This record gives sequence, structure tokens and C-alpha cells, in this order.
Amino acid sequence: MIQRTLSIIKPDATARNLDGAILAMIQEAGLRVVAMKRLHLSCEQAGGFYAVHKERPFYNDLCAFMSSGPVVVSVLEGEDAIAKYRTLMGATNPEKAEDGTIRKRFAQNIEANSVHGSDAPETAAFEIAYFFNALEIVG
Ligand code: DGI
Repeated sequence: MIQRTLSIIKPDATARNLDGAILAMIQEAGLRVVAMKRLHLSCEQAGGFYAVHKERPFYNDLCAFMSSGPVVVSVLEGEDAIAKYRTLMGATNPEKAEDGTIRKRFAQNIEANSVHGSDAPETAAFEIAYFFNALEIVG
């Protein structure tokens, strides 16, 4: 099934000028970039995005980190895009990430882990709408 998913290249990766290398891995995996923008989120904007994690102990640190520098948000489209991108990203903790994944290659630790990807169709719909309107997505 053709799906869409929301990707974020996180501040640790943009700080190291890795946007292009990560987008190349995404495109090499067969995913198409159908929308993209570069943003510097406020702490509140990052918090709204990660509202599902509000009760987690790392929530405040996560919001601070996600607003510490620019991010590149994009909508990816392709066959089973949600699962395909999660596989390409690798485990949340880069010490557990498989060879060939974005996090194995670039992530620095469990927080500065370079990329975000939606984990289910419902979260993808919420996350895509958080950043893009219909006119900004061009398949
Ligand atoms: O979907 P993921 O990004 O792989 O992971 P998630 O939805 O469980 O968590 C969202 C982000 O929150 C994750 O990319 C980094 C951060 N995070 C998750 N677990 C921890 C964490 N940060 C810290 N400091 N400690 C954690 O245990």
C-alpha cells in the first residue's frame, strides 16, 4: 500500500551538515520526498509535536533538544512508507541500531538520534498535518 510518513532530520544532524546524506539514504531506499521545509521550532512547537510523550521523564529534555537548532521536516511517500522508514532509521538507541541504518551511521546517543519517523498511520496523519497543508504536499 502506498503510504505517507513524516520525517524529521533532527538538530544534531543539521548541525553536522548531514541533511543531504540522510536524504540520499531516504531516496536510495525508494522513498519519495513529496514535501519539505527547514524550520527552527520553538520549545512549545516541539512540545506540541511530542505531546504523546508529555508524561515521560525525558519530555522536557526532548523539547529543549528539538528546539536547539534547525530541523528539516519532510513528507515521504512510497510502498509501506511508515514501516520502511522506521526500518531505515534503526532503533531509537543507536547502540542497538542495525548496520546500514541512519541511526547506526549518524546518531550520537538516544536523544541526539538524528531522525524521527511516524510509527503508525494515525500518528503519520497527525504529524504531517502538524507541519504541512494540502497545497504544500506535491506527490
Ligand atoms: O520513535 P522513536 O524516535 O524511535 O522513539 P520514541 O517515540 O520512543 O521516543 C521519541 C524520542 O524521545 C526519541 O527519538 C528520543 C527521545 N527518547 C526516547 N526514549 C528516551 C529518549 N530520550 C532520552 N533522553 N531518554 C530515553 O529513554
